[in-house]
Amino acid sequence: MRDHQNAPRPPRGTSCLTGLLSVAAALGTGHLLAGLTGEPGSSPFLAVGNTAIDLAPEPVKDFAITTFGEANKTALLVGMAVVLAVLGAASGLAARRDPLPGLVLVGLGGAAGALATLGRPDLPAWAVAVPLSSAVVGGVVFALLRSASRPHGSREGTGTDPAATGAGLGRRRLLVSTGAVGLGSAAAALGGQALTGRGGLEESRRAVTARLPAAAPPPGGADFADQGTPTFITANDDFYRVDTALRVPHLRAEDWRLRVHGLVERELVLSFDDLLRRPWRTEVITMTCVSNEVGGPYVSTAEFVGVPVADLLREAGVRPVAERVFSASADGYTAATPVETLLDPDRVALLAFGMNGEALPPEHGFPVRMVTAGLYGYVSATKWVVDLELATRERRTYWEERGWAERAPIKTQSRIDSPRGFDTIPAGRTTVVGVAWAQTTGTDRVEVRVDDGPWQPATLAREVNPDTWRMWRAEVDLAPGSHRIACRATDRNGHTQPEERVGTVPDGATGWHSVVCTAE
Ligand SMILES: Nc1nc2c(c(=O)[nH]1)N[C@H]1C(S)=C(S)[C@@H](COP(=O)(O)O)O[C@H]1N2
Ligand SMILES: [Mo]
Repeated sequence: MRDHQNAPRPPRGTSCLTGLLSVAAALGTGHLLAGLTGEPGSSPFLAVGNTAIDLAPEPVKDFAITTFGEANKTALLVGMAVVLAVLGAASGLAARRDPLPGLVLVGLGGAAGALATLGRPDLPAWAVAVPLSSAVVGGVVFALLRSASRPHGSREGTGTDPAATGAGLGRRRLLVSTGAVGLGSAAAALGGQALTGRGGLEESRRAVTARLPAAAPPPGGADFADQGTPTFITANDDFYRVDTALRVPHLRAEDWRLRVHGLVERELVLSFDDLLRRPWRTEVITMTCVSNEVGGPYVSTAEFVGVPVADLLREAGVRPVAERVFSASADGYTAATPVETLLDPDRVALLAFGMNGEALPPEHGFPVRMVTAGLYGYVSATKWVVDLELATRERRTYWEERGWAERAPIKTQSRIDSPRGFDTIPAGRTTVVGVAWAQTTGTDRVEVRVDDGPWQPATLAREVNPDTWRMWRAEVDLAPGSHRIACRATDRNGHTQPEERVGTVPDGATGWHSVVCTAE
């Protein structure tokens, strides 16, 4: 026992570094292989991250979306990197005497990567080779670095002064090998990133943009942007983004195919050119996410260009028994939209390829996505859409499996954009501005109220169409002190937003938005 403990061991720092670098080598290799094989999603880091997103319990997802907002994916990747670094360092340290803890980590990492890869609906089965090879590389690097870091002349009784000879040589060798592994891992990761880069994608987008008409000038008088509302049209870069894709699918228009099948008379398979040969429509639509809290930011408006979904459904011939259209994306996400909604002649629903005068940005579904007016995005707006299957209603979709409702019309809502909560503003006459939406019926009126005072009508900006949001403004008098300003909208069916607050799950939040501010 005593002897064993006294056997020469590498310094703690070196041991940590050995573990850390083995993890880096495994992940770097994985990223490079994923790039080389053309299956970027098989990169163990991304595969595990994507699986974590899919497996995360609903409250965790909700927490991530509300805490980190649209940076929630970055937060996940950074968090994973930190956890892996700590695990690597810890198992390196634990393996000072015996390599087992290091090899266990490599084995567990390989198994997690393999399971994650096998579980991804968008990856072929052979992609499991990527995390397995990465684990092997991680194990080999670990073994090599570990032996390089063992103090030289560890055999007892060599009689030489280790500080003068063996250790000096060993240190140089160790420096060289750690440096090489560190640089090699970084180069592999960057190489993989470059291979999965957007080169071909941007070219494809430019070609699509060139075929599209320029965006119409933004409608005049439709916002109070100079007083604090959003602009009526949301710039593509500012458009809210919500999806489960850790890595945006890179799908060129030239490679895109859409299959329309299931309960239809004739199955269709369309290329991008086939789609663009059908008559197009240009529609301005306000999209909303069911995860939008009262007062939240997940609502945006764009001019979309596309082919009506109904045209393709009619072409395929919907069988009367079909109840829902299941849409699937290139990365395996699924959603379902009622057939009756999509076939309703009064409903705007597109297979869109244009957004504000350009091809869809990759984050918003390039080359083709669905957009449906009046339904929350998770039941109607599948991005990177490649498959439409008509079926009866039983099958569960991605979000339905996680507790969200099957039917999800957008709820009438309104939001105060200025003043902001906790602003300090001059007492007296104050302008309150905001936005309201009641897609498909249109917003009929918005009212504001200070503290428990009477509701007073706001002035509405021009209505562009009933499928879009409507900006509003109102003048209120604020005595010095703290005040709560609330708003509520009424849609054209005469339905006024209820005061009762309900959360976003299962079919969208309700309640009046209010801000508290101080007048001086
Ligand atoms: N492929 C795919 N499409 C998707 C999603 C997704 O996670 N994956 N999220 C949906 C949700 S919940 C919403 S609200 C909208 C958001 O679209 P946007 O990111 O372009 O604003 O996309 C929908 N389409
Ligand atoms: Mo959403």
